[in-house]
Amino acid sequence: MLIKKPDAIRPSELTPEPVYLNRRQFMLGSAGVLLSAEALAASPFSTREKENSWQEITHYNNYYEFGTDKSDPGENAGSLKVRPWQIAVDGEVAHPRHYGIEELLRFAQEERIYRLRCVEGWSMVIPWTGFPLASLLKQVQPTARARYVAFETLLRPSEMPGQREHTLAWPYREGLRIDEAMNPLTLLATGLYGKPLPNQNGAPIRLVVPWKYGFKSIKSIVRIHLMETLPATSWNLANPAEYGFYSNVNPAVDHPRWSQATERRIGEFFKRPTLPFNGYAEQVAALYRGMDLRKNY
Ligand SMILES: Nc1nc2c(c(=O)[nH]1)N[C@H]1C(S)=C(S)[C@@H](COP(=O)(O)O)O[C@H]1N2
Ligand SMILES: [Mo]
Repeated sequence: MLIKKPDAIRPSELTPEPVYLNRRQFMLGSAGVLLSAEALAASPFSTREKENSWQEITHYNNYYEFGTDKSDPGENAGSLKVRPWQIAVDGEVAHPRHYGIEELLRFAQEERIYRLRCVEGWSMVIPWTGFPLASLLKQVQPTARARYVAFETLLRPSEMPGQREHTLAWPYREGLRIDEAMNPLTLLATGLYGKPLPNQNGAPIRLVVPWKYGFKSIKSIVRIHLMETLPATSWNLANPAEYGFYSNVNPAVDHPRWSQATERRIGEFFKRPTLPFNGYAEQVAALYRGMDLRKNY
């Protein structure tokens, strides 16, 4: 048996996976259904790095619909009503339709814990609960012309004070290429720490694309539109020189105003090197074979 010196033990090893899952023997899935630990097993993509705390994940946010400071969403997002909620899935699909949030949460049968890194200058490890976007797209059957997927956030200035100002082109829009959207690492997240998603993190349902900079992970989605042509995105419209369509995490390409070589993990003091594709190259690098990722930033 290998006995490690205490200083050789990483903090993440102090709570071995089975014990960790045991503590959560029963937890509320985001549908409010009591799920067994087994049903909420960690996905194979989950990192063993230490998770950020609930407090950190819910009080350091970007959600411009509720203000531009990192503390604004935590303070202001309570005004958003997340029921009733519908997502339209339309465009280049064989079966366009609306999904009520209750039906989407029933995809919770496929729900897993995805303990993933996110990065954009700062970084966190976040235990999402969610399911692959591909599961939803397969239901509506993209046509042969579907080359891109466009996403839209709710437009409701009465509940989203930031939308009364012209900080971005509202509603917030994002897009993915269809193969990126179908990748098993592209998630629709409906929960955090096994609880329903808090408003400031994008309730009731948001995208998580962990190998791209944080802004690609659009919150509070009401429309998923499959297209033949490249979708417009809010950050690209706001500043095309700084924000391209792909936005893959790439430490070798500086943002025009800052280096993207390092990141500060929230809760830590020293910066750490940022990894290509945020450490998910094994899962996604093949999507970009032959592409110049300096031009396609
Ligand atoms: N609708 C909407 N989605 C959004 C944003 C936003 O302003 N509006 N900000 C993005 C940015 S810049 C980041 S870094 C992530 C932050 O997600 P988190 O608060 O859950 O960490 O959300 C992204 N999704
Ligand atoms: Mo961001």
